[in-house]
Amino acid sequence: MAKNRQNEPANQPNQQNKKSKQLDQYRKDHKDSTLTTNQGMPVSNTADSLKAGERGPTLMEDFHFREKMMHFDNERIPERVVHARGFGVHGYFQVYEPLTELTSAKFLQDPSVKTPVFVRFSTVVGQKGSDDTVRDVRGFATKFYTDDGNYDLVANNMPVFFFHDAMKFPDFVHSIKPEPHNEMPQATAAHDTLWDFVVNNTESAHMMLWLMSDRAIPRSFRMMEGFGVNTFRFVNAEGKGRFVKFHWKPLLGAHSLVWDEAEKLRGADPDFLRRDLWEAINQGEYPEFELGVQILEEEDEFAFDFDILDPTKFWPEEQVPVKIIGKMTLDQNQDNFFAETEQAAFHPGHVVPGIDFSNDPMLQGRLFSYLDTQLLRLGGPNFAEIPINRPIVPVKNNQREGFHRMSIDKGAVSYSANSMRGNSPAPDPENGYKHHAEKVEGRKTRKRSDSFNDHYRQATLFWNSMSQPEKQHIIKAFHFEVGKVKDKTIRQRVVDMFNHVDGQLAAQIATGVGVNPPESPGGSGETAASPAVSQENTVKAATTRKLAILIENGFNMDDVVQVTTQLGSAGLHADIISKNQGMITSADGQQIEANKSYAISSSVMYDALYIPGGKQSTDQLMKHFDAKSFVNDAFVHAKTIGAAGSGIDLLMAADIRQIMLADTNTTNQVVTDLGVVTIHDTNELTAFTQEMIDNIAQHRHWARENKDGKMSG
Ligand code: HDE
Repeated sequence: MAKNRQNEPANQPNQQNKKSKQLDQYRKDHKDSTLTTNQGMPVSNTADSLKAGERGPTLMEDFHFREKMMHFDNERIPERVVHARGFGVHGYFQVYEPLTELTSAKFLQDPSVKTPVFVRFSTVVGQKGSDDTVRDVRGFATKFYTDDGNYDLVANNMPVFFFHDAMKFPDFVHSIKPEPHNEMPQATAAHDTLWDFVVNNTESAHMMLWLMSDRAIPRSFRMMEGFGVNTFRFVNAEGKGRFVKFHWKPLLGAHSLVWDEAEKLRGADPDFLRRDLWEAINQGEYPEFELGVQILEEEDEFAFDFDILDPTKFWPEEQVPVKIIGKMTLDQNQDNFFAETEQAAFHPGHVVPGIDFSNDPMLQGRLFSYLDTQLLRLGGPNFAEIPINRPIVPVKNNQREGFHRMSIDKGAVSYSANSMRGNSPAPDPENGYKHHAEKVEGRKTRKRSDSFNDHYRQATLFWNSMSQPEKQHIIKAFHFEVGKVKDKTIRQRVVDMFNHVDGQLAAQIATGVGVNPPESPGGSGETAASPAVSQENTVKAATTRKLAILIENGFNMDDVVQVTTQLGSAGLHADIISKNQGMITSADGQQIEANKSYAISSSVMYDALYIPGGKQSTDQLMKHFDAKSFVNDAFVHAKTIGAAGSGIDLLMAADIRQIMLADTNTTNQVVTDLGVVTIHDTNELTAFTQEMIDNIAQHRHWARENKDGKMSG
C-alpha cells in the first residue's frame, strides 16, 4: 500500500492539525452559559428587538434579530420522500465467530470487536409527523461503523417487495402516497390509487398479503424482524462468492398489535412505537437482534422453483436455513433527533470489502436512488461529513468543495494520479474493494426475465403458512383497506386477483367489500407452507411487557405489592391507574401513588391488565365507564387479564362473557381461561402472578377473539 504520511491530505476529520486541536480546546474552555450570536458575540437581550423608541418600529440594524430569525426560518430540510417518519438509536454489533470462510468483511471476523451501529426504524408512507401505529411496512436501517468504512444494511420488516424492478418505484410510491389533488388520505394504503396500482401490477400480490397481515402493525420496534429483501453476495478473501439474504431476529420475538388497538393508539399515543423504544433504552432494557444469513452457493442459483434474484420472493427458511452470525444490542438513545435521525443517510450501496451485490433488478436501481435523494435532502454532496454519517476511519480522497464542506483541504494537489504529493492518497489494489468478478453477458433489453413471471405461488405459500387467527386478521384488513376503495370495479378486480392466490380468501374478501365472489374458486396450486413466517411460531417472552393496574381508595395493598414485586423481578413493568392521579389509600390505610389517570391512559397502551381486590375499590371501579372500557378493550384485544378477590366483580360488571372465572367455591385455586387469570383467596398470590406472567408471555389469546362474537383483528 502506498503510504506517504508526511504528505497526507488534510480532508479527514479525524486527523486534525495542531491549530484545530487548540481551537477545540478553546471551545471546551469556553463552555459558559452566556447566550451568544452565531459569531460568538455575547448577547444582552434576546426577548426584545431593537426599536426606535419603546413603541417605535424595529430597526434594520438589529443584527441579532435578523440572525435569530433567519436561522429559525430555515430550520427545516425536505423530509425523506419515503420513510419520513423515523427514530434512531445507537448500539453495537458483535459477530459470534469468525466468518472467514464466507466473507472478508472485517467486522465479521473477530468476536471480541464491538462495531458501533446506528439504527433508524421508520414507517414508509406517512409524512414526517404521521402516527406510528398505521398499517405499513417498517424500515429497519442499520449503519455499521466498521474499520473498513461504513456498511449500511437498509432493511424492512417484511422479506419481499411490491414489484421486481426499481423502475416501478416512483409509480408505486405515487399510488400509495396521499392522492395529489387533495393530499388525502395520510399514511395508509386504504384508497383507490394504491389498489388500482395493485390490480394492474399483479406481482404485488405476495407483498400485499404481508401488508394486510399483522406484520404491518408491530407491537414494538423491539419486536420486529428485519429483512434485507434483496439478494446480496458474500465474498471471501479468495474471491469466492455466495448469494446471501440478511435477517434480523429480535430476541423478544416478532409480535403485533391488533387493528382496533392500532387505530385507537393513533389517538391515545401517536408516538407509541418511538416512545416504547426510547423508554426501553432509558430503562436499560436494551433491544437485541441477532443477525442471520441465508447462504446459497453460486452453483445452486437455479435450484429453486422461483428466481433467487426476484425481490417478490423470499427464500423459505425450511429450504435455506438462517445461520445466526452475531448480535446487535441497542443501548443508547440519540442526543438530538435532527442531528442524528434526521440527518442520517443510509444507502444499500455503502458496502465494505467482502459484501457485494447481485443482479436483483430492484437492488440495482436502489443503488442510484439513495445517493441521489440525499443530495437534495441534505443540501449538497458533503453529507458524508455530517457527524452521524462520518466513518470512524479517516476519509482520504481528492473530492473537494461543494455546499457545507466541513474539512479544510490543504495543499495544491486534488487529483490522482499525482507526483507532487507522492501519488497520495493512492488506491490499494491489495486491500481495496474488489467487485466480484461475475461473468455478465447479454443483449440490451427492457424485458423482464420469464423466471419472474409467477406472481402467485409464494403468495399462496404465505397464506398457507398463516394460523387461523392470522388469516382472520388478513381478511379483516382487506375489508378495511379495500372497503375504502370507492371504485367498485377496482374492488372487484382485487377479489379476482386474489382468487389466483386462494379461492376462499377471495370469497371472504368479496363478502366484506360488497362485490361478487369469484365465479369459480381459484388458487395457484401451491400446497406448501413455511411455518417460520407465522408469528405463532415466534419467540414468546413476558420480559419488558407493561401492565395496567386499576385501583381506587380501599384497594388491598398486599394484592398490589405482592404482584408488582414478582412482576418486577420477572422484568415486567406496571402503572397504577386510577380516576385521578395522586395518592390512593388502601383498605388498611396505607398510601400508594396512582401515576396515571384514565384521562392520560387507556388499555391499548398496555400488554395486560390486573385488578386487585378490595371491596370499596371495586365498587368504585364498577361505577367508572373508563374502568369498564379498560376491561372490555383488554378482553377484545385478547390480552392477559388478571383479577384477585373482589377485583373479579369488575370483570363480571364489564362485558366479559363465556369465560370461566374463579368463584367463591374455588377459594385459593388459580383459574385460567383463555388468558383471564383469577383467584379468590388473595393471601398468597405467587402462583397467581406466575400464571399471569406465563399468560402475558403468550402475547395474545387469539381464541378469545371469536368467543364473544367479537373479532378485533
Ligand atoms: Fe428504499 N428508499 N427504496 N427500500 N428505503 C429510501 O432513501 C428505494 C426498498 C428503505 O431510515 C430513500 O434516503 C428504491 C427496499 C429504508 O433513512 C429512497 C427502491 C427496502 C429506507 C429509497 C427501494 C428499502 C429507505 C428515501 C426500489 C428494504 C429509510 C430516503 C424499489 C430492503 C432509510 C432515502 C432511513 C429509503 C429508494 C426499495 C428500505 C428514495 C428506488 C426493498 C429502510 O432513496
